[in-house]
Amino acid sequence: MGIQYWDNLHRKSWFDKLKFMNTELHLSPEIADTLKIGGAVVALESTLITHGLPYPANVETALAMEAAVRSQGAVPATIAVLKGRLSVGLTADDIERLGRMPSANVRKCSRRDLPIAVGLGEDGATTVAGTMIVANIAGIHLFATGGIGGVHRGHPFDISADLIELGRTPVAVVCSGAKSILDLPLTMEVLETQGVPVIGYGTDMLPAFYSRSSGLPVGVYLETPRDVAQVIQATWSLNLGHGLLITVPVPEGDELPDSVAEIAIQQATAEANAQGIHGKDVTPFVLGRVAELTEGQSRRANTSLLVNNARVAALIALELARS
Ligand code: PSU
Ligand code: MN
Repeated sequence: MGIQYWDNLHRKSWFDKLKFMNTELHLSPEIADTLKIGGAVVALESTLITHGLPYPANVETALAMEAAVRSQGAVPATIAVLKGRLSVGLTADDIERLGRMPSANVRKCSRRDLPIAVGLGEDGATTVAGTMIVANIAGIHLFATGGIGGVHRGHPFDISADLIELGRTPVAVVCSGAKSILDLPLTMEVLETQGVPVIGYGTDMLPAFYSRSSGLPVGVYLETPRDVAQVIQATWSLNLGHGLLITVPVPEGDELPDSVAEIAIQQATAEANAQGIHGKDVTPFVLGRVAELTEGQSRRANTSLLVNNARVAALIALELARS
């Protein structure tokens, strides 16, 4: 993706952009240099580090995702808010520091939370929505993660800001669908309303995180990074303003059996309801309980899909950079 796209997408002069970079936005020199020449960059989120996985698995996985992006010849850009600064391209030390922090001490930043963390000079972890916003400001339009937020089971008005962000920010998100802690049919309905293309990469069924298929059809089946890059490129050139969801199933052999996942999810969701947990605390609570209840059985699937998604995103980034 060339400079042209950067400018089209932002409608900002380089001067304005650089002024902004010196204040609220920090890009690592490697990422800034790569973007300037239209090279391949993949954004990575930080909520999965602070609120998604326990230490030290969180740090190990974040570094493994970065390594997977590099192994294909692309540059990883892990994103967070560090002391109020939108930071694109964390160092290994930054990741270690965030990974060790109790999640209560790091603000979980979706769209509504970003200005608070920046204004108060706080440390913040960016969700899928938050990472999309910061990536877009930096001129990065491809992002890899594990699972996105969605519509919560039994609470159809608890709709993750991730779905709305996909409808309004031009970033393509590579993920393994969403965990079935969510209501997946309703999640697909909201994505449709938001105008978000849902692509299956090598699958015609929406993956459900731990399992390769949710049983729900995706909109489009595509087989190669090149095909995916062409659809992304078309979205940007039409200037529609929204993002895309590219779903990749967990590698075969690393799936968590449905029976194991479903029992844990039902128990964790019932506990969340009984304890009156709501808002931004629901997802971290349920994720944490599911991990405890499956006693590490879910770990292999989790790590495997995160690293694989980072690798697939890098392949797509290389195709975008080529075009
Ligand atoms: N789903 C996962 N792991 C995660 C998350 C979701 O399997 O770590 C995180 C992502 O950062 C996602 C956020 O953007 O949770 C969604 O939270 P909420 O439901 O509050 O929007
Ligand atoms: Mn939620």
